Amino acid sequence: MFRIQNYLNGRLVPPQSGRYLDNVDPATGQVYGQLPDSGPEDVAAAVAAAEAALPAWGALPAEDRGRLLVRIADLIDRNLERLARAESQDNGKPLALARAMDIPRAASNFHFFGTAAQHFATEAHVQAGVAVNYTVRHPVGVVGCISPWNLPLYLFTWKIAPALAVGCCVVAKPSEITPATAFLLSELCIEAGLPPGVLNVVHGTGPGCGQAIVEHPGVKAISFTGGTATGRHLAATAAPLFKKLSLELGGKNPNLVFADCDLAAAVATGLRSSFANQGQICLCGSRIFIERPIYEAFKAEFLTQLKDQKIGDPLDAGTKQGALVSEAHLNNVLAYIQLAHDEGGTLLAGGHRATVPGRCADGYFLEPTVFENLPFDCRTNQEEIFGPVVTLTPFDTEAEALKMANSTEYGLSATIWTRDLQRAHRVAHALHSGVVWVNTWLHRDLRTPFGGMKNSGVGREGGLEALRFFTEAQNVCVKL
Ligand code: TXE
Repeated sequence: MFRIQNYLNGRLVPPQSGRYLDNVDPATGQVYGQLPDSGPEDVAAAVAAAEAALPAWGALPAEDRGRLLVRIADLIDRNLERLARAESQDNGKPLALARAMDIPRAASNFHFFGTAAQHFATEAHVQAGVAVNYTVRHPVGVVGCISPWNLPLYLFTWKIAPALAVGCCVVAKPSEITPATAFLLSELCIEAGLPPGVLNVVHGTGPGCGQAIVEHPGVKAISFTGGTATGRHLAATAAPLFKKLSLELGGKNPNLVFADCDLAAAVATGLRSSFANQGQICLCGSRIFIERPIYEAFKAEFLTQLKDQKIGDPLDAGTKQGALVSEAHLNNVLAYIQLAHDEGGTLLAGGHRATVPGRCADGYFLEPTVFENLPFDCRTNQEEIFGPVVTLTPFDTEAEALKMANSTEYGLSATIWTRDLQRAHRVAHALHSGVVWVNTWLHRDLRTPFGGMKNSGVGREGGLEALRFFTEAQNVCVKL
């Protein structure tokens, strides 16, 4: 049995209570390991270790901190296969996807921020002959990083790396549903020689452990990715304590396909943006709006190519779609499929739990599902499903497409497919989305700001935005 431990003050230790939670492999439905069910006492020990490590870590030259982060990145690269297998087993995602995306992107998070800290310049404002103002950016202090289950190591490191780069010490909690790679990362941090207390990983549930991180007075900032309801609860807890907050929350992202687009590219990438990671990416485009002249052509090609979306054992090389993350989540998504029927939708493909014979017979698989004939403002088209379920909706004018695209409470990302450059810019600027892709999807540049508008979040991650979030700006004014 694979038993995970907390990473506290440089050592792997059990939770003080001795209590553990089961960890399930979603592809088989079987318990395959255990993780600490940590409580406030473990969080308090983690914060104390982080506070003790903070002065020396913050005082280290950025170059030295960066060197350690790059060493961790190299170790992630060197352990690619082991980490990818652990991610696939924990989450149900195809091993090929973990190998090609999750783990390499986790390594590049450490590479990028390890070097970025050395280029992080501050501003100076000169009032000629009168005064000079310059900005000092101090590390905020001990920070909390809380991450979800869909892209476990990728999103965990996306928060931790910039925090460490600017000199903060971290108390981090991965999702209790997918803790494995955060544990393996702890081992790699020890191997890399990260000083004790600089990073502490505490495992456990949201209410039992995450809440204690948010409430702890020693934790000065919280970076959170997860559900909108949880984000609202976190904000209510942290705001009266005047903590800095970065919230990356849900999405219900529109994919706008105009008649002048490259149809083959729109279909191929549209399939990926619909069903990659079983549709469990906050950036998935779950509402596909298609200009009427190409509606039938898009639909026919999309449904034809959907047949190649092979559901199977995540470890098989040919598998495109693995298991959903848990039985509870599978049932949630199935309930949304029922809702789409109840709301009068026409099922074009999928709609049922899938069975994969052999060792995966009890796994949580679901057919990629496509509906049409649903009004843009029905619940199916307004609420985040976070599974392999998309809707197709025709539109006649740009204004109509924008109205439908902007109609939800969310505003995370959007995709536009068109060859008309002017329209691409015009529509992009009119969309209420923090991230807009034109003729592509999930294209990554770590320097760009990442985050959502409306109920998709508060603040931005990535590049300078992340470095600024984990620092406190101080202005020094010197009279000339
Ligand atoms: O989220 P949760 P889950 C969203 C998406 C999806 C939802 C579910 O909307 O449907 O998240 O994911 C911890 N105090 N996204 O179930 O429950 C919890 O233990 C402190 C969006 O993972 O919000 C976990 O570590 N922490 C997305 C983390 O919060 C608490 C990517 C997220 O859990 C807590 C993935 C509490 N009171 C999911 N309660 C994106 N925008 O990138 C829970 N947690």
